[in-house]
Amino acid sequence: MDFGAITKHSVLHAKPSGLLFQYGTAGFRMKAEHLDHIMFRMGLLAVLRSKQTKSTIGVMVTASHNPEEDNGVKLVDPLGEMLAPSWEEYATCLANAEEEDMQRVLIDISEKEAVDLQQDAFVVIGRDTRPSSEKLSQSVIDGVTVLGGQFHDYGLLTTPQLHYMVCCRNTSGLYGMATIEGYYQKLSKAFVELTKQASRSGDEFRSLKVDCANGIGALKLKEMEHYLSQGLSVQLFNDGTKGKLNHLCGADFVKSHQKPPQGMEIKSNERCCSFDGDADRIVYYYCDADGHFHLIDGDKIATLISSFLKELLVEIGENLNVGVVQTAYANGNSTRYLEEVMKVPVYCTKTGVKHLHHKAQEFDIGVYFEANGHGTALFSKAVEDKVKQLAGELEDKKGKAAKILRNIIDLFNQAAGDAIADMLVIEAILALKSLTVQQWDALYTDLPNRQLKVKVADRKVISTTDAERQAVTPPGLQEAINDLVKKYRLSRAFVRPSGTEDVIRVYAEADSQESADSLAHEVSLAVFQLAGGIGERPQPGF
Ligand code: 16G
Ligand code: MG
Repeated sequence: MDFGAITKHSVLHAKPSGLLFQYGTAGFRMKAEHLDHIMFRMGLLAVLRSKQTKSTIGVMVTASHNPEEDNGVKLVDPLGEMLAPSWEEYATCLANAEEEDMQRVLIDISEKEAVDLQQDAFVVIGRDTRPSSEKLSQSVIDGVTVLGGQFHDYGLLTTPQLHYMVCCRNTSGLYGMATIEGYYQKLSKAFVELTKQASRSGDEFRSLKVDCANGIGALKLKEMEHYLSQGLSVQLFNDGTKGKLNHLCGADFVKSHQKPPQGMEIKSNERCCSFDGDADRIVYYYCDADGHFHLIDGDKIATLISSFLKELLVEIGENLNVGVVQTAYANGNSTRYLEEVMKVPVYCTKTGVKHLHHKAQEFDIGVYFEANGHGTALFSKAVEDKVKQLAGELEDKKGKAAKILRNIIDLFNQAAGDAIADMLVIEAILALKSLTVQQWDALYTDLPNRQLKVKVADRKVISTTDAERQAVTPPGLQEAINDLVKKYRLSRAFVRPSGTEDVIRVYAEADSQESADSLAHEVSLAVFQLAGGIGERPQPGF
């Protein structure tokens, strides 16, 4: 390492004083103006990680659904996964190091991880459409080059597209071509083949309205549109030409406000979906003939996908298992439907894609979704091999099911949850099963629920267990929650410190909206009293 050069460049990316930085569930995320030094240092870290794994590493500059003024960065590991936990700690350490400690921290990481500094390094970089993203990605490049790494800057990409590129580059092209055309071709080929097998036709089924959150998803869907022409016609809204990124639109807005985005006109029973700002989340919705809004969130997406995959496996007749992974936020009725009606085993993990992803790898087919719309399906090597063999050999029903499954496997971006890939899978399944959006929605009815935030002096005073469903500390809080839950029917509630905001999150569900609202409020009061609430006491009403 040329420490003279590192220092020379590092002082040009000075760390602001008085701030603490933490590599959280979604990497670093904050006001864009505080991020320059972090970008430079993540460039350095990506080079070390690349040398250590002898693989290409990705760096994505985005703050997803956060406001336009924010930005963020996360590293992508060799197979397109999230960064390994021990390296998250190095990232935090490096981000907080004072200028004079940089050398020591870099040597420390290299020694602990036995990094061969002579090894070549390659880093690929992507960014979203935020005004600050271009300059910040230049700072990443500065960090990469000063440590002698090679790089390829893909420029504007969705987060899942960058994961895809990393995965392609580290699997010698087996996963696909590491270009944007390669991505479009892989997905659209699988999609078009699937829709050819669908019996139904007509515009009603082919057209979909997409709210792009005024983000990168709009640019990429526009580029992709003509590849899909035979199977799907998308109408884009909030495409970034007028509105502000994530403002009153996008998947996060629609899910948390349970209402349609601004800037989209919805006629009754039209099928609509929303992406978030970096296109790794998707939710569907429609308005019925009475104008009522119906949200189809990640839980219902998981239900549609896992039921369909299970049917295919039954056709194929192999002894392969399907499992669904959710978090505590999954609606109780979705879990009940999956377990009791679909007879699919369901597992619950902590919030955050990496936890779900990890658990889903345990199954032949692991479908994971957070209620907020992050998710995908993972397929074991055994499934891929079996399906390829059957699809090539057989022309009967079993062969047909295998062909469908082979295309579904190609269509999912298994490197990461991907709004574009998920959308195409969903559209293909609806077409193949001749399901309308209303029929899909009617699989089960969501239990009314409410999410609230409570501000406390130190959110670390709340610790949880059982996949965040039980509070361990502070003493007495879980008992208080248990007593409150008993007052309502079909009720459930839990609290957890947020990983992305300085708040405690409260979730409650019950048999009616009034009960869910009231339970959420009572639990918020318990948190406020027992966990050191600050500011105004939580008030009833929303
Ligand atoms: C991050 C996570 C998301 C999770 C959310 C929870 C990734 C890529 N993103 O956005 O999965 O749902 O955090 O936020 O892992 P919270 O901790 O503030 O509730
Ligand atoms: Mg996102």
